[in-house]
Amino acid sequence: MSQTETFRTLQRDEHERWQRDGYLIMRHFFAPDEMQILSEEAWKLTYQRDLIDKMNLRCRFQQTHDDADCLWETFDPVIDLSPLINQVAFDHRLMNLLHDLYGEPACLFKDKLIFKQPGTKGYELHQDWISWPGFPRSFLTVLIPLDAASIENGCTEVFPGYHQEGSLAPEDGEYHSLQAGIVEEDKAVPLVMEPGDIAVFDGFTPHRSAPNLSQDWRRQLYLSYNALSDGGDQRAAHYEEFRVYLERRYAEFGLNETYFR
Ligand SMILES: O=C(O)CCC(=O)C(=O)O
Repeated sequence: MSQTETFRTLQRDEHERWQRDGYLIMRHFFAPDEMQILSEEAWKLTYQRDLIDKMNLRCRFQQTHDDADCLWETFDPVIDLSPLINQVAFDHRLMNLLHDLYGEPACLFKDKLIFKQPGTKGYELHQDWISWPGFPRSFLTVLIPLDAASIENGCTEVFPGYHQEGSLAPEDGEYHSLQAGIVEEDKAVPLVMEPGDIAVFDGFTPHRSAPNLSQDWRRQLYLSYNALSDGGDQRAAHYEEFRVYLERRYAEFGLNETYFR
């Protein structure tokens, strides 16, 4: 991405909304030509058929909503597959925005590209923060849509304000989806966006997504960060911990032949 653009700093009302709602949408953050190049790069990643394998822990697969199929959905991590995506994750405009949100520098913690093929299910209601020892409470995610994100293709939906309540799930070191009724249904905000827009949401903001009922892929980059003072650069440590966690979970289903590539 170009480093020559003038960068926008956060306005006071945007900062207040961020603190109140636990999410923020920034329209036209990236230019159309930048998004076009990023989109082409993401399509190129889909050609890497040698990586797309159920035993490769970098990949996630997802059931279709009719349970007829299980399709490849995600690369997690992704920045090491693409110098361009790596550049986006550290783009100076993004880092400036995060500095404004945190009041200090941000460190990249996690990076994934969710491709969400037509027909695939979405995610149940959950918070991203997980009670692993040392998991940064400053965790937040920047969502960058590569395709227009709509209700029909299962855009991410956030529930504003609940981030202020911290963890809504048991803090037992396991991933939990949140029980129905824990949030008010009519508070859901669908993150309907065009390529070039971005959204930021807090690690405690409950969110979910519906199946992709459109005919097209819904590709979104999810870049997650922590505040520098909240553990520093811990991306490598996170992915090591994540790999061990996934190996254990796969083994529980008798899948012992996993690898990471
Ligand atoms: O794909 C989506 O819209 C949601 C993804 C999500 O919630 C997650 O990766 O934590």
